[in-house]
Amino acid sequence: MDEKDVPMNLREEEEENLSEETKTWISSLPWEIDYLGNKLFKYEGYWYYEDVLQSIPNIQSGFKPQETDIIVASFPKSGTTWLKALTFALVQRSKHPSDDDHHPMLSHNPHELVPYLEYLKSSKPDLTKFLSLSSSPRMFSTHMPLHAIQEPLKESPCKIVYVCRNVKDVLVSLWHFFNANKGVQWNDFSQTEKIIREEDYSFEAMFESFCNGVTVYGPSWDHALSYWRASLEDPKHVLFMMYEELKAEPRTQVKRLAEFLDCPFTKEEEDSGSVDKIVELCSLSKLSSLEINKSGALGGVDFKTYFRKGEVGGWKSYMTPDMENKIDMIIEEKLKGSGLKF
Ligand code: PAP
Repeated sequence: MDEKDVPMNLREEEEENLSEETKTWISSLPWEIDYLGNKLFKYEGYWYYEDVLQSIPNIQSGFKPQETDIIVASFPKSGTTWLKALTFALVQRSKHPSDDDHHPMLSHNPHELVPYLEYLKSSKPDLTKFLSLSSSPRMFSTHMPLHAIQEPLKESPCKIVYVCRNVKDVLVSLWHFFNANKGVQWNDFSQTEKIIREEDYSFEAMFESFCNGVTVYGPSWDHALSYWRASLEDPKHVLFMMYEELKAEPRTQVKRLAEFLDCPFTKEEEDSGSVDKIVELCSLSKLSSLEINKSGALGGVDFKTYFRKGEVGGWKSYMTPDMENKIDMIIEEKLKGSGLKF
């Protein structure tokens, strides 16, 4: 990769100053211990782990977007892996046809193909392992709320795609993910390891924290609203997608995504089944059956734990009527007047 492609370009002494400043700043923030036993800090209304917080000033002052950059944004467990796969397969389809036996998706997990902006913490990150950064357009992802990444994007025409999912299914998915990763030393964005405890997680305890918004990148409703409003104000640059709509009508949604990304399907492509092939390549059954996703890992987390059932409405088997009422009332209140429903 060329030096110009390295998104963070801070001089070392700047980085040192920044991290001293950053340390002081972080120590001044309110914090709580989350249901995993790790420290969550509250910054501008959202909850973050320390390593992610450290990346915010770097992203704000050091991320240099290129005009064609694409950012896949989501709240955790909302369809991130799926949207990364679809975006990569779509924009790379002339270089990597989806029925190519050597398609990168067959040997890489979507999280390797579309790296998190949150990784971009140091001045010389080892980004060379992420294929999509050496190609054009570059693709990044983030779990940050919009305002945390907005500064460098202000003057940029680059595109943001957000995927949103019913928060009750998000919560259940998160709970399964943490239980599937019990005891894991989790170092996704830094060398500082967060530990996922050994014992089973209480769904009730997670539910309460989630309802209070105290969950990593939470509150989830504010997160979704930040992108929802931007998609209404600036539909050319921000696309808001729903996991449930992707499940119900994948072809229509994939075509919508392609149009937004300025790579619509031609009639010839449609006639030759290109849309269906991309949908198939990125499907839960296909991705979860690949050897890389059965045995690979990144940042201490096994890829297989990113794939489970992918159901809509699975939360019904986990929440009592009281829980359902409580979370529904919160959602109704938070989304009131926004036009957003989930
Ligand atoms: P992340 O934010 O940690 O990357 P994310 O991919 O957003 O996780 O969420 C994982 C969920 O997406 C899982 O949902 P579940 O627990 O309710 O089953 C997972 O099964 C689902 N998922 C992953 N890949 C796909 C896919 N290709 N199609 C549909 N759903 C998928």
